[in-house]
Amino acid sequence: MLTFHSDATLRRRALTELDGGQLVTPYECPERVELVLKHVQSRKLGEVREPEAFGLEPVLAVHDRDYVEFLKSCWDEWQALGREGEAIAWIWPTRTMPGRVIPECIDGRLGHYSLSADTSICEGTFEAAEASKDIALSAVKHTLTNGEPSFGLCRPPGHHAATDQFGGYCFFNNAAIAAQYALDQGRRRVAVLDVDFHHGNGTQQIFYERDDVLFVSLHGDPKQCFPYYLGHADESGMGAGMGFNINYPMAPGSGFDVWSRALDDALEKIRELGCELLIVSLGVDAFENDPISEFKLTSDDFSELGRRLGHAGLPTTFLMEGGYAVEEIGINVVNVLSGFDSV
Ligand code: FKS
Ligand code: ZN
Repeated sequence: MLTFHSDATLRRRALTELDGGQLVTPYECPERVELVLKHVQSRKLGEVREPEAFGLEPVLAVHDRDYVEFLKSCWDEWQALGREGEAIAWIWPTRTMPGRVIPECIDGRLGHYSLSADTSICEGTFEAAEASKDIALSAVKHTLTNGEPSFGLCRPPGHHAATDQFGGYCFFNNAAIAAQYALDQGRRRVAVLDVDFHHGNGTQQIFYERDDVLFVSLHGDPKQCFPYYLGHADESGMGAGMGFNINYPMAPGSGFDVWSRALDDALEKIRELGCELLIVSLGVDAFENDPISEFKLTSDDFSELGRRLGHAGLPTTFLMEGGYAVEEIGINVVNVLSGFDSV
C-alpha cells in the first residue's frame, strides 16, 4: 500500500498541553510520525511518496474562511503582542454567555475558534496543518484515480476540528476535506469510519445534515471520555442527514469482543447505505497500553481490524488520527494496513 508523508508535518512541535492541571509536553508529538514511518519502511508496506500541494480551496469547502484566516495569523499576532508562551484558549462562549459577537482581542478569538484547552497554537502549526491536509488529499486522490488503497500519514490529526473550531490536537479536518474532495470528483456517497478512541465530533458536525457522507464512529462513551459533549448513540443526523450519522459509544475498559461487534455492525451499515469510497479515520489509541485512552485492543486485534476492513471490499483511504503509546503506534498502524492488504 502506498503511504503519503511529508517532513513538513514535523514543523509543529508544541511545548505545552494543559493536562491534569499542569502544563506538560504534548502527547501529540512529531516523534509519532517518525515511529509510524519507521515501521512502514521496516515492514516493507510499500512506497512512501511526498504529497501534492492542493492549496486552500479544498479546505474552504469544509471550513469557514474566517477560521482558516485566524489559524494562519494567530501565531504572528500572538508574538507581536509579546506573549511569552504558546497561544492557548482560556475563555469560551458558553451556555450562559453564547458570544454573539466575535471579539477583536486574540484571547477572545482563541476561545471563539476553539473547543478545548489541550491544544496550543505555536510556530509551524499552520504549515504542519497544511501539509497534513495535502497528505489526506493526495492519498484520497490516489485511491480515486487508481482504485488502490492508500495511507495518509497525517499530522496534526483532524477529526476533532469542526467548521470553525480547533482542539483535541486538530486544526484542519483531514478526513472531512478528503471526503468532500471525493464528492467533488463525482463520488455520490462516501463513508467516513472513525476508529480512533475519541469521538470524531468535528467530522460529525461538518456532515450532520447531509446524506452524501455517512459518518460512523466507534469511541469511548462521551459520558466518561473526551470530547464529552458529543458522540452519544442517539445522535443520528438531522434533516436530509437523518440516518447518516451512527455512533457506537462504548464503556471505558471495552475490549475487542465488544468493539468488533460494533465494527461489524458499522461495516454492515456502510454496505447497506451504498457508499462508493471508505475513508478510515485511523487512530490506534484504542490500544490497551495507550497512555490517554481506555479501550483494550491488542496489537493482533489491529491486524484483525485491517482484515475486516479489507473484506468490506471498498476503495479505501486510511488517514492517521491519534495513537500515543509511542513505540507501539507504528506496529499497530502497520498491522491494520498489512491486515487490509492480506485480504
Ligand atoms: C488532557 C487530555 C486532552 C484530549 C484527547 C485528544 C485526543 C485526540 C485524538 C486525535 F486523533 F485527534 F489525535 N486531550 N490533556 O486522539 O482523538
Ligand atoms: Zn484519539
